[in-house]
Amino acid sequence: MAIKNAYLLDLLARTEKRNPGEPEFIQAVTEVLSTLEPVIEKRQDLVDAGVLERLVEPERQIIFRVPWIDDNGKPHVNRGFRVQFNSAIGPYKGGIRLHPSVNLGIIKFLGFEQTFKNSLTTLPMGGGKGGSDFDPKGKSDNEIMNFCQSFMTELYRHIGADVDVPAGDIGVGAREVGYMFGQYKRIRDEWVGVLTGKGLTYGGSLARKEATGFGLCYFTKEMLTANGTSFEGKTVLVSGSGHVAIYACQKATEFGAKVVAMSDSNGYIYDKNGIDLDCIKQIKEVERKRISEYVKYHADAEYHEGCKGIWTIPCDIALPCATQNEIDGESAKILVKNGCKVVSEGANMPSTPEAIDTYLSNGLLYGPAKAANAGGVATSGLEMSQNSLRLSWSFDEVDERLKGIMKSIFKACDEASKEYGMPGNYMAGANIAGFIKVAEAMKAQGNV
Ligand code: NDP
Ligand code: 2IT
Repeated sequence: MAIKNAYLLDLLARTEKRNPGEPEFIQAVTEVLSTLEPVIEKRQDLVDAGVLERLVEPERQIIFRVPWIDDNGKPHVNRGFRVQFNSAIGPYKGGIRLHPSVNLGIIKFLGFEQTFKNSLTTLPMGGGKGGSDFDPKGKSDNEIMNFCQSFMTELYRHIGADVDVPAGDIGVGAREVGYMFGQYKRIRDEWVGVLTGKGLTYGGSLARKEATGFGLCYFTKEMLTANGTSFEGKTVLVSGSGHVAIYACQKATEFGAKVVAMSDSNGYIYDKNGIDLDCIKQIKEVERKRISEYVKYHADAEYHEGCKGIWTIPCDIALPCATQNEIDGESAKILVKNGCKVVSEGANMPSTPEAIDTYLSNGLLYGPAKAANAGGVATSGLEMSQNSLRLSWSFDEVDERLKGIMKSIFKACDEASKEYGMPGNYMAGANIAGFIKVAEAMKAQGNV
C-alpha cells in the first residue's frame, strides 16, 4: 500500500534519514505508516501531540560487548543488544534472538513490531527486543551457558520484573532462558519473574512453549470461520521447525488439516502422508539435528536443499514460521498460482512488501504477524501474572485464556479494518488497533 498523506511521507523520509543501513526497520515502519492514513485524517490531536515521531524512535537502545570462552579456552566476542522501544502501556516486553544475522536494525524492527503486537494482546506490556550475533549452532551446552551468563552479566542492570522482561525468540528456548535467569538471580540476589519462557520447575507457565504456534492456529481459525471456511481437510505448509513451527503443525493437524512440509535454514521436507510430528520433535527438540534426518525415518518423504523451495508445494494454507522476509514476491506468486488461499504469519515480518501486495491483490486471507503470532507474548504476559500472584495455573486454564485472547485480537483487527474502510484487510486492522491504544496512552502521558 503506497503512502499518499504528506505528513506520513515526510515522517517516513525523516525516519529513513535517521536510521541508515537498517532496511528491516524501515520496512516495518513503512508497513505500519502505510495503513495509518485514515487514522491520521481523523485524529489530528495525535499528530499534534507528536505521537508518531516518538513512536518511531526507540526510548532506549543498548549495545554491549559479550565476551565468552569456548571449550578449547579460546576467547570470543559477540555484540549484545537490547532495544527498549516503548513503555507507554507497560514494562518493555519482548524476546531475545541469538542468530549470526542479528544487528541493530533487526532488533529495532522486532521491537517496533512488538509494541503493536503487545498492545493487541489486551495485556499491559510495552515493546522491547534484544539479542546477539552469537551463533548457537554447534555449540556445546557449556559454551551456551558461558555465553548466556556473560550476556546477562551486562543485561541485568537494564531489566527487571517491572522494567523490562525478556523471553525467547530464534535461538533462545527454555535452556537459554534458564541460564540467563540463573545469572540474573545470582547477581541481583532476587527471585522475580524477570524473564518468561522459564522452565516449569521455576516459575515458567504451562502452555508457554506451545503458545505461539497454538495461538497462530487459534487466530487463523477465527479468520477462516469469519470467512466461511475452516482448517478441516486443508493442505498446509509450515516453514521452519523451531518452537513456533512445531506447535503450529500440531494444532493445525488437531484442527483437521494435513501439514505436508516443514523446513530449516538448509532445506525442506515434503511428506505427502502428513508430517510425523513426533519424529520432528525427536530430531529438533531432543537431538538438535537438521531436518534432513527426517527422510531416514520416512522413506516416502522427500528432502530438498534450499528453504525457499517449500513455497513451490501446492497448498491451501501457508504458515510461515521461520524468519523475516522468507516469502518474497516471487514465492507469493507461486503460492497463489498453486491455489493457496490463506497466509497466516507465525514468524515476525516473514512476507516482503511485494508478497503482501500479491496476497491482497489476489484476495487471499492474510493474517499479519503482529496479530497472528501474538499468542506467545500474550502467554508470557500470563506467566508474569502467575509469577506476581505466586500461583501457577493449569495447562487448560492458560490455554483457555490464550484462546480468548486470540479471539479478541481477531475481533479487534476485523472491527478496525471495517471502521477505517478496509474490510478484510487484517494487516491494516492490526496496525490501527495496535496503534490507537499505544497512541492514546502516549498522548495522555504527555511529551515523554
Ligand atoms: P527457533 O530458533 O525455535 O526456530 C527457528 C526456525 O526458523 C528454525 O527451523 C530455523 O532453522 C529457521 N530459521 C531461522 N533463521 C532462518 C533463516 N535466516 N532462514 C531460514 N530459516 C531460518 O525460533 P522460533 O520458532 O522461536 O521463531 C521463529 C519465528 O517466530 C521468528 O521469526 C520469531 O521472531 C517468531 N516468533 C517467535 C515467538 C516465540 O514465542 N518463540 C513468538 C512470536 C514470533 P535453523 O535451525 O536451520 O536455523
Ligand atoms: O516475537 C515475539 O513475540 C516473541 N519472541 C515472544 C516475546 C515474549 O516476550 O514472549
